[in-house]
Amino acid sequence: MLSPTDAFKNKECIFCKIIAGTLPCEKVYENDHIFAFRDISPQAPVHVLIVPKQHVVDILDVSSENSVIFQNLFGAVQQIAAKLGIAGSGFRTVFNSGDHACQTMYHLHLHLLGGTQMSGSLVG
Ligand code: DGP
Repeated sequence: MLSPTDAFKNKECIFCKIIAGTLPCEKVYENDHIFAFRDISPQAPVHVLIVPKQHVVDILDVSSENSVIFQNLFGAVQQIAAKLGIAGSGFRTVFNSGDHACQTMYHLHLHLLGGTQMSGSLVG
């Protein structure tokens, strides 16, 4: 039997629909490999989700065969942080993976958070 999480993975992917333009979003950046848009419930003045256009479930779904995804994601972080004016002040990047990290969207995404002084705590 599928767990609730596994069942969710088998549904149509919302982030793929956003990338395809069939669901609306506030886009902040796009290149051939990456799409980035503002989080629907921001946890900081700047809260952007950076996603590979290729559907990859999570960080465990990246292997030596497709590890260029990380290069593309981190390259986009540099571009977007500069574009949104937070490269100098600092920012936080987060991958949530699985239940203990409260991952809810099963299309790999990197949270880019900034625009305010954050606490030093990474959990809570
Ligand atoms: P995570 O817990 O790492 O799986 O975070 C998923 C994030 O995705 C969460 O912060 C809310 C955001 N999100 C979910 N659905 C949508 C949507 O339809 N549009 C946008 N812009 N963000 C979404």
